[in-house]
Amino acid sequence: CTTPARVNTPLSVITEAFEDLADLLKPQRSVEIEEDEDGLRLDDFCSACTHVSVLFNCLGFAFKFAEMEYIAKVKDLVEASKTFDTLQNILDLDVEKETVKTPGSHSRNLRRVRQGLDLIRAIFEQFLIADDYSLKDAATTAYTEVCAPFHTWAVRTAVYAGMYTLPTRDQLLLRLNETDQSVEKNMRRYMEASRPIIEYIDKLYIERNIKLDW
Ligand code: 1PZ
Repeated sequence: CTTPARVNTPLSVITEAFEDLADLLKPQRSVEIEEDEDGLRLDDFCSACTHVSVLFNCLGFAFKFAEMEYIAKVKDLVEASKTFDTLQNILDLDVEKETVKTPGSHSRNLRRVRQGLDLIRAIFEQFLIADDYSLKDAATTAYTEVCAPFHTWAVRTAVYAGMYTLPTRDQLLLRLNETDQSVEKNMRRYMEASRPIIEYIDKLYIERNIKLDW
């Protein structure tokens, strides 16, 4: 048999999960019922988010805290998906209860997970700017742009210190089982797929007059 086996790398698994999710956002061609505007299902969203966990295994011990934080937030949304069908549903309830920004609320955790997804997108974007750009510099720039403005001083300090422990570019490729070519393809695909999802989530808050400055 000469057909090469399809290699499923951690990155391609994540990428495909988000491409599937982004497909769900595209307008259905044969919509008959106009009111079919429920939007993204929470369980679909959560299962894509769960896949991100494999990335943390490549980062080393210093990011254990980020991993636990991210997983805790996703887990809360997984629990919520047993009661709420869609992302809109959790926002509507928190708006009603005035708990959108309350620590631990589903809407707050959704905002945090969204920031995590955006951070990954920004890291990939930075990583692909140059072949000799270190993961540390890529991640530092991305974090400064996407997450640092919303984190406390203590968290920012810990994250910047942790950056020095990140693997090198080559170590990361090795751990991800990617080549320079394959990593570029997969990172670009994630960047493309995640963008509409991130925008969709932002729109949910904006439509409800919630500013995104937190
Ligand atoms: C391959 C790329 C490697 C780059 C690594 C960059 C890692 C940046 C880590 C950011 C850590 C943030 C840690 C703590 C944040 C908390 O302040 C908030 C608290 O939220 P609250 O409870 O007050 O509502 N938690 C979060 O924002 C949860 C999500 C953070 C984790 C995102 C990580 C994304 C993935 C990194 C790449 C695998």
